[in-house]
Amino acid sequence: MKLKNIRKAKSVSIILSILAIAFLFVSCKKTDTSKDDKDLLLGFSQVGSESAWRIGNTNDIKEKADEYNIGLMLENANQKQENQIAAIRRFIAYKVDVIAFSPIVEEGWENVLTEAKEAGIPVILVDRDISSDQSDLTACKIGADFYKEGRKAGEYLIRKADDLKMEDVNIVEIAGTEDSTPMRQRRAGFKAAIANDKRMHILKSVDGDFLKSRGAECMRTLLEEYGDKIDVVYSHNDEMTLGAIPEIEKAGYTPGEDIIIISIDGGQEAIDVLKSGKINCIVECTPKLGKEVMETVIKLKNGEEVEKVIHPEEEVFSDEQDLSDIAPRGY
Ligand code: GZL
Repeated sequence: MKLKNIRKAKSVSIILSILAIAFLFVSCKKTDTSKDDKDLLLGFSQVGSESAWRIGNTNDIKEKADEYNIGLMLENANQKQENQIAAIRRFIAYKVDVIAFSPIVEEGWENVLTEAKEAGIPVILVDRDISSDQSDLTACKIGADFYKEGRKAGEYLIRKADDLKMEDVNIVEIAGTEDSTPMRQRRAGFKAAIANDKRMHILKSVDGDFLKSRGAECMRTLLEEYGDKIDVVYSHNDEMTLGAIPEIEKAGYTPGEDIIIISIDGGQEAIDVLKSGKINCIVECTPKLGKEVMETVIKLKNGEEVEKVIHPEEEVFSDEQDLSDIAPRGY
């Protein structure tokens, strides 16, 4: 009896190991084939997943890579520049056809981009930018005109102040990641737009790092320091705005009425809050850059000229218009 059981147990374990090897082969093959049957391979280093905007951008890049039949090695840097640099080095070692990345900050890329240039791999900047003295190391930049976004926010505020016949406008700014292109240019554009309006006073600017949790912290601190002196919150992205709004309510103020709220990005969650009246203005910053990226990858590999800067069209959504016809945002 015992011998028969042993024989039976042996044949079961042989069958299981054959199945395990077969599974391994299929799964590895599938992964390898997913890159092998593509004409081109793009290495993309993404900043992180800090916002609905960022997640929407990643999804769009993946979707369009599929649509254009371009192989994609996508690495998430989790908000660390050193992770982006390491990823770019891996792409170089892997001899991808094109490298694309969204630089978390503007400085510190010269060495790794020089390595990419020496390896003959073109680099596309997506969304954010690097400091101008390094721009000869990249093929082009595809992304928003952040300075224009800042100006649009300032121009809206001037119209709103006129509409409310405000004599003094005290503003607090919750800024994005220190030294990032959107933070620097959204601040500069906003300040330029209000520079000649004597009613406008920026009481304080704090760094919210584009994060919801930091947006809440910043708003709490600003309310403790300035309380009912605050007329306007200018926030560099929806995540920080969505973190700030509950803090405004906890302090006993009505966002959108007692305090004017101006935000940037235009993700679905923030648009819904805009429609509820708790945000007054959202300057759109579209994350849907994948189509332009993939078309540029193909042009670069075909040796075609590409424009040095490609800006997408972007709108402003505010309480000046009918908000009911805003199409679903998709991020
Ligand atoms: C803007 C992008 C910013 C978004 C934020 O193009 O770099 O980074 O505005 C995101 O939501 O964190």
